[in-house]
Order: sequence, then C-alpha cells, then structure tokens
Amino acid sequence: MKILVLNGPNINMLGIREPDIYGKQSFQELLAILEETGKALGVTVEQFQSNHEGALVDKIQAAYGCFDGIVINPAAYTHTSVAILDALKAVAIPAVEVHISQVDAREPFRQVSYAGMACVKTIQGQGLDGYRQAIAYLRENYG
Ligand code: CA2
Repeated sequence: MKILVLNGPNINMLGIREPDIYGKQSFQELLAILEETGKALGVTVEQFQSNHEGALVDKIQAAYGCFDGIVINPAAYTHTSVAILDALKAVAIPAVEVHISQVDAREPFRQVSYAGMACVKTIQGQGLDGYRQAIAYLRENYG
C-alpha cells in the first residue's frame, strides 16, 4: 500500500514557536515518525510539504493512480481552500484529515474545514501521533 502524506503552510516550522498549541516536536521529528510508521505497518509512505496551495493541488492530482491513500494536514488552507477540496474529490483517493491541535476548540474560523468535506475521517488534537493514527486507519480500512 502507498500512502501520500501532505502538509501545508508552516508545518515545516513546527517546534519553533507556539509549543503550547502544536507541541515541542520539530518537523524533522514528524518526518522520522512517518518513516517509522511506514516501516512498522508495512506501507510505503511519501511525504510532501508546501507553503503553496497550487503545489498541494498539483501533488494531489499527481497521486491519481499512484497512491492508495492520502493523509493531509492542509494547515491554514484547511479553512480557505476550495481548490484542495475539489482536488481531493477529483482523485477520489481515500483521504484522512489530520490536525495537530484541537481545531474544533479554537477560533471559529478554524472550525470550518473545506478539505475535511472530502475526507473519510478527521483526526485532531492528537499531536504528531495523529499522523500515525491516520496511516493506521488507512492501512486497516483500505489496505
Ligand atoms: O492543528 C493543525 O494541525 C493546524 O492545521 C495547524 C495550522 C493551523 O493554521 C490550522 O488551523 C490547524 C498551522 C501550522 C503550523 O503553524 C505554526 C505556527 C507557529 C509556529 C510553528 C508552526
């Protein structure tokens, strides 16, 4: 099984500020968790992070016919991007939305998720472990 993990803007800055919201772990530690999870569950995990909406849309389109599942944390684009929602709908690859923080308990604008409307599941407030849980869910249900 091949899973594509997509991370949106500023996720590469994890651990640098706002540790009370996003934890102390760095983006490099997230990459290590993804690699370890892939090995432990016997799935191929590819990761892509971008600060650019179109680059994320391009990557979702390119996943068509190549990946069996998508884990996506669109970060701020979660709350604004109809383009990412449409791309997820277009490829129809089972996708799990991950948020490191508990977005439902934050500002009202973070409680709206466009991408989530095309996802089979949302995991939030679990810190970086949410990514492991999302990969395990896809493996269990779509592997
Ligand atoms: O909780 C999440 O995973 C979010 O997707 C993270 C986004 C935020 O815009 C979403 O509402 C919820 C932010 C990504 C990282 O932002 C940083 C901010 C300060 C320092 C480091 C990263």
